[in-house]
Amino acid sequence: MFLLRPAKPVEGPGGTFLCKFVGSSLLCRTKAQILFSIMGLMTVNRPLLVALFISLLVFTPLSIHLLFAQTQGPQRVPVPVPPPAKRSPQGKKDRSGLPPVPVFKDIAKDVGLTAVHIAAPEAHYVIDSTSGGVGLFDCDDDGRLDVVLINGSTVERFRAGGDPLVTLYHQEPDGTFKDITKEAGLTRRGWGMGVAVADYDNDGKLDLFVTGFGGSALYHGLGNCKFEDVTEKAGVGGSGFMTGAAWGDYDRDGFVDLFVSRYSHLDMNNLPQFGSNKFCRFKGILVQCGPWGLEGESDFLYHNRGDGTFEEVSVKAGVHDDIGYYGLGVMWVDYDDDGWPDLLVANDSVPNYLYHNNHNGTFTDMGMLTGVALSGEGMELGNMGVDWGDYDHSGRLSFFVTHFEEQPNSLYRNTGPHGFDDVSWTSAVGQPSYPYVGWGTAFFDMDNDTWLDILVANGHVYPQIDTLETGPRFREPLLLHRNNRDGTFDEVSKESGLAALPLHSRRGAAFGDVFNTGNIDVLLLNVGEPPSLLKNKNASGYHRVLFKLIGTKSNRAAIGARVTIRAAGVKQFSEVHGGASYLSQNDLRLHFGLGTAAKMESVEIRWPSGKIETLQNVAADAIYTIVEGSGIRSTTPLPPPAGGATNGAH
Ligand SMILES: [Ca+2]
Ligand SMILES: [Ca+2]
Ligand SMILES: [Ca+2]
Ligand SMILES: [Ca+2]
Repeated sequence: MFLLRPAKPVEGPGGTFLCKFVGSSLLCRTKAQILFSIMGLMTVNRPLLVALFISLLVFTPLSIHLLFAQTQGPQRVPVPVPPPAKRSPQGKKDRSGLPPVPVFKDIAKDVGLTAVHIAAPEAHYVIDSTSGGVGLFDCDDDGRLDVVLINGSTVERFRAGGDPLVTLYHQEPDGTFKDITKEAGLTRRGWGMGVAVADYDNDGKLDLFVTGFGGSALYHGLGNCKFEDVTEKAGVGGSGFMTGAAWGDYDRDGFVDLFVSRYSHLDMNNLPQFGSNKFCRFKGILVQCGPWGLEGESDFLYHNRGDGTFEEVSVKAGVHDDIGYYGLGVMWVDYDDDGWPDLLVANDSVPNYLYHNNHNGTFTDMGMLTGVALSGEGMELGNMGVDWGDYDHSGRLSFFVTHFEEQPNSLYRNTGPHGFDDVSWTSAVGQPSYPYVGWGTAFFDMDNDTWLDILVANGHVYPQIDTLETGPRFREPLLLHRNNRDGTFDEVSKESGLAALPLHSRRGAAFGDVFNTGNIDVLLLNVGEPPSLLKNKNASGYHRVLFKLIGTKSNRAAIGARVTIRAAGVKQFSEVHGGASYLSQNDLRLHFGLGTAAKMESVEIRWPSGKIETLQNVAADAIYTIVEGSGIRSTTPLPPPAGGATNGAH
């Protein structure tokens, strides 16, 4: 009764669960619980049954009314108005012990990153709103990060053959960027969405996967930023509305596998017409249709056979998504630290999947049981971009996900075996994000004080929103959450200069040390406009370190490797990821802020093969290349830390 969507069986430790959507909430019960409920009804006494019958008579019309209101409502699920912050503004703690907030400057134009993302200004279709991602990777192994941007397209242009999926920029020795897309061989056309980087054939040259509507592309790296299009040969071209992509060696055979999420079914010759039904209205104005009202699409898992070809195994692995959720950001992460990569799929406006790796080529969705599928209030939110990080020095990876307007971005604190707590409000990352549509994001230590901060790229999906007199705009500000070291964050975009930047409708965000300064910079996709490159001018004076990992027995790009460092008694760790944020690729090198510690007592690398290597007494302020089985192979010194803060960083 009152089911909005079909029941979905979920495997859990208590046996098969039956999950049903009732109204806007989702109820899960084991078969045993349901059986006990029925048995209880059968043995209950007569007056109780009469009372139950009367209750049903009274409440059923109300339920029908509520259900009717629900189906007639806006196409996104609203969440309750935010509760007041736990601490009053006057009660703001003294932050004078923290380093100065780093200043970020958009230098994209100055360094030659000028390619304009292609997008229809009116965005009449949902596909006009999802592109795209950006990436930072070193395509010629010269030690300087290069830049890949998704180009986008429009319905008209796509029908005429589409646009080259990406633009590739090489970073020159002087820190400027040169468009080398054509000579690189990245010429496939279509409608690009996202990027993810790995070395799928372990030949020492990074390979680039690009998702797109109607067809994705696998570019095999030939070295020196040249690529060969091997999409057909590899069998990973896919179909439909592909969005997120992430590389991870889920069966630990030394070859990275590939997961691709898909959004909704769209027929390019029969697109749902702008404003044509109840799912194409927002706050009283006509907008693009979707995702509600659109049929969703399943997802793909490509197992790497090790011979340059892949087999699509999503059904037998249990990650097929036959219910057809609207998939966006995806990430492999070992959230329970058992040495096997698990998979997070962010689904727009419906529950997230958290697929736990069963160590045998199959997965079990633990999203509901761990608490990351829905908000803490049990609401389905518009999930977009994702990241994982140990923001509270607990030794566990917590989960951050960006959300649609009038929903908080969510921080799920990993409590270990008992799952995750939604701490969005109490950590104060939820309140400032509530008005905005969030996309690209990451945990990163912007000031090198050892505590992970968070940046969020925002931008609305409906350009028509600008016709409303009040409320959100299509172009939205960035958010920068500074870690207060007590489980809370302060939003410091004003102090950092980000609030003064021109507004854009942003999507993907990639994080990395673009100029080898020891500070993490941020590359952003701006819909219909050139990108932004936010140079981090951090002047905390704190030490830091970067690790570039090279697998030998493990996959060569060391995707899934975990580095744990101890410096001045503080333990930090991070994993290498092939795809994260919103459809984007971060610097594969792992960066750690070290505060006032000039050396690390220990550096432990857990390689995807399971091999653990430990180094002792490693100096700060360098980029180390570490090869599996042979320790540090090369050391590139970083410049001395800029600035002179001497406050205790721990
Ligand atoms: Ca390079
Ligand atoms: Ca390769
Ligand atoms: Ca594999
Ligand atoms: Ca920090």
